[in-house]
Amino acid sequence: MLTKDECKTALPKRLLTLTGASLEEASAADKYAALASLVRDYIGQSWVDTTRRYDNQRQKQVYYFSIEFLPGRLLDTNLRNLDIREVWREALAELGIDYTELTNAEQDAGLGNGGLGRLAACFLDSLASLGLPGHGCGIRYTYGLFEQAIVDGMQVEKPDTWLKELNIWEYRKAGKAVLVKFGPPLGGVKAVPYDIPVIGFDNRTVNTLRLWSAEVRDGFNVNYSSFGPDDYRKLLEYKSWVESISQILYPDDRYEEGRQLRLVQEYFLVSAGLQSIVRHIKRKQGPDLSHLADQIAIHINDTHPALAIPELMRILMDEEGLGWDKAWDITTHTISYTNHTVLPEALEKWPVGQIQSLLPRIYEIIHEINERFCAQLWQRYPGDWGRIAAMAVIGDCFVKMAHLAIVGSHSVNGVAELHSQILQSDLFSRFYQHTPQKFNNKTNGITHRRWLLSANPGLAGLITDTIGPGWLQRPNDLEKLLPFAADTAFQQKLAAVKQERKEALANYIFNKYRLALDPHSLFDVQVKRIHAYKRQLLNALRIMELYQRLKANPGLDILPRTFIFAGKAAPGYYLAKKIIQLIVTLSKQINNDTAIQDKLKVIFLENYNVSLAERIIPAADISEQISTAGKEASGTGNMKFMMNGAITVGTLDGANVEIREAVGDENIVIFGLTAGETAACYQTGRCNPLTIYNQDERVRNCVNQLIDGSLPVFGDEFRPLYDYLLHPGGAFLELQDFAAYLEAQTRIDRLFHDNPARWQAAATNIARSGRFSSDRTITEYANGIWHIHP
Ligand code: 26V
Repeated sequence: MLTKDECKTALPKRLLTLTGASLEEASAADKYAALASLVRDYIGQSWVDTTRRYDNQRQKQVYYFSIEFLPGRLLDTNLRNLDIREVWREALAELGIDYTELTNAEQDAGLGNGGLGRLAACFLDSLASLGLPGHGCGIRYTYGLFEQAIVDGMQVEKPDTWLKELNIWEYRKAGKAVLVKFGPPLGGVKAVPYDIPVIGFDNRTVNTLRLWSAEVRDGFNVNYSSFGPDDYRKLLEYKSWVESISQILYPDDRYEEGRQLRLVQEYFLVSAGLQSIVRHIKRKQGPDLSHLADQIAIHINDTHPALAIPELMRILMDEEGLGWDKAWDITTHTISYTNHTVLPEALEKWPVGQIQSLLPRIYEIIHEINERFCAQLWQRYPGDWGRIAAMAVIGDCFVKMAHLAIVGSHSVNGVAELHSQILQSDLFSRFYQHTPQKFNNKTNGITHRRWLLSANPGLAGLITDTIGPGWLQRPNDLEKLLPFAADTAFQQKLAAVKQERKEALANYIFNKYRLALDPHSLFDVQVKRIHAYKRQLLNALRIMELYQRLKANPGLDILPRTFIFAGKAAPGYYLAKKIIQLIVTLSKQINNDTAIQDKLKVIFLENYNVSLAERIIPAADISEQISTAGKEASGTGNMKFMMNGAITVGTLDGANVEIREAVGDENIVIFGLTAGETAACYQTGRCNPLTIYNQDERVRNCVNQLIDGSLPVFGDEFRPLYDYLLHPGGAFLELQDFAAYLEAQTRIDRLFHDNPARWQAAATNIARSGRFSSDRTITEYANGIWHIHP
C-alpha cells in the first residue's frame, strides 16, 4: 500500500505516461484516468490470487448471466473497497485536486435499462463483498443506454458513447476468445471477453464481470489474389453485421418486438459464456463433465439468457458426447431462473421460424425438450389438452422463453413476496401445481455500500458515530439505531444531514438549470423509468389538483413542496413521452406562477442514471412508489430511499409490502387498491374510469385540464393522455386510486407537520433497511439455490 507521499509522486508520473499532460494542464478526465490506472495496479495480484484460490479449492462457482449490467461509476467504489480511499483523498487534497470533481469525471457504465440491470450490479458487489465465488457474464455494448435530453419539453435521445475514452477497468482477453456459431449463411462470430474486476469490500476478494464483444473471426476472407470491389463490399457488410451484435443495448424494457438482432445478442451471450466456462472447468478439473452441476451454477436473469438451456444441452451432447438423459440431468441441475415481470407484453416469445433459421441445432433441441415435456404432462394429466397446450414450450408457432426457463431449471424465483405469490397463483400457476418444489422467493436488495456509505457519507458517518461500524459488515445491525429514533439529539443530527444533502442537490439543480429551489421545502421524489404502470401520470394529476387548490386559496396552509422527477422513456413509447411532456409543462406553469408564492416547484431532471440517482436519493424526504398493485415485481428504488431516511408513499405492490412490514404502519403511508382488488377490477371490467370521472369533481377538473387549454401548450398536446385515462379498461387504474392518493398526501402533510414524528419515522426506516441489503438477498441465493460458500 502506498503512503500519502508516494501517492503524491505517483499521480503526476502516471498522468504523464498515460495522457502526456502535466498536473497543471491535465483535465479532470485526465486525472481520473491516471488515478484509475494506478488503482488497476493494486487489483492485479488479488485478482489472480482469488481466481487461483477458487480453482485450487475446486470451489463451486456461480455465473450470473444477464443481458444488462448497470454498475455506474467504479473509481470511488474500488478505492473504498481496497481501503485506499482516505490516503488518496488526502494526497489529492495536498496536490490541490478536488476528489469529487475527479471521481465525477468518470463515465457511468450504463449497460442496462433500469431495475433489472442495476440489480445485477448490486448482486456482483454483494457476491464479492461476501467473499463468494460468483461472476457476471454479459455483453460489452459499444453504446449503453441512450442519453436523454429534454428539448422543447420533449425527450430526445443521444447515443451514450461511454467507450469514447479508454475504459480503464476492462482487461481485453484476446487469448480467451471463443467462436459462436450461427446457422448458414451467417457462420461463426468471434466473441472476445473483456474482464472487469469486481472488488469485495475490504476482503481481498476480486471476482470477475466478463463482458463479451463481437468481432469478425481471424483471417476472415483475407484473400489478396481475388480481392475485387465486390469482395470488399461483402467483407464490409459481414463485418458490420458481426460488429452490430455488441453495438447497442436495446433501450426498451417493455415490448418484446421479436427483433432478429436481439435474438442474436441473446445467443451470442449464452454461447460465449457457456463455452468459456466449460473450457475453464475442463482445463482445471479434468475432462469429465458428469459432475458439472456440483462444480458450477448458472443463473439466468430473466429469460433473456434462457437459450443457455439448449446451448448447454448442445455442448454436453454434441461436443462432449453425453446422451440426452445425462445432459438433461446436468443442465436442469445447473440452471436457475429469476422472473422480473408479470406484464404480458414483456414476456419473451420468439417465432419458431426465426429461431429455426438462425439457430437450427438449438431449435432442434428446444423442439425435443418440448416433445419430452409434453409427453410427461400427458402421463400425468391424460387427456387434459388445455393444460398441456397452456404449458408447452412451443405453441402457436412461438417458443415461450419463460416456459423454457421453468422446464429447464431447478429453481424459479420471483423478486418480492407478493410477486412470487402472483407467479405461483397466476402467471405460472400450472407450473407451480406441476413442480411446486421449484418455486421460491428471493426478495430483491441493494448494496448498502453504494447506496448509503458512498452516496450519503454524512448519514453513514452519523450512523457509525451512533452505533459503531458493524453495520457495514452486518447491515441488520442498523436496527441498533432504533433506540435513538425518538432521541431529540439524534433526530437533530439526522435532520442536519438531510438538509445538507438537499442543499447539495439544490445547488446542482441551480447550476444546471438556473432554477432556485427552496431547500426547506419537502423534496417529494419520483425517479425511475417512465412507464404507464408506474403511474407518474397519477403523480402529475395530484400536482395539478394541489396547484388548483392553492390557486383558489393562496392562503392554504400547506408545507411547501418540491416535486422532483427523473426517468427515461423507451424511444418508441409514445405515452411515456407524453407523460414527460406533461411534467415539463407543469413545471413551466407552476414554477413561473408568482401567485402561489413559491410554495410549489416542479422539476424534471434529465438523463436519470446511477450517478444522478446517487445525488437525488439522499436528498429525498418523500419517496413515491405508486405503481398499480400487482404490477411492479419488486422495485429497488423504494429500498434505496428508505435506506436514506425518506418516507414512502406507496401502494401495496412489490417490495413496498415488505417495507411496510419492516417499518410498521406509522412509518409509511400506504394507499390504494390491493393486488387482489386491481385483479378483480381487470377481470370484472367493472372499474370504468368514466364512473369515477363523473362522480369525483376533483378528478374531472384535473383530467379536463389536459384538453381545455389551461396548460401552457399549443394545440391538443395532451389529448392522448386524456383519452388514455378515460378509455374503459385501458389505463392502470389511475383514476380509481386518485382519491386515495390525495388522502395519502394529507397523511404525509400531517406527518411532516409533526417534527419529532417525522424524524422518528425517518430513523425507523433507516434502522429497518438492513434486510433490504443485497447481502441478505445474495446469502439467500447462495444457500437456497446455488449452494456456494464463502
Ligand atoms: C424486458 C424486456 C422485454 C422486451 C425487450 C427488452 C427487455 C429488456 C428488459 C426487460 C426486463 C424488464 C423487467 C424488469 O426490468 N423488471 C424489473 O426488475 C427489477 C429487479 O428485479 C424489479 O425491481 C422491478 O420491479 C421490475 O420491473
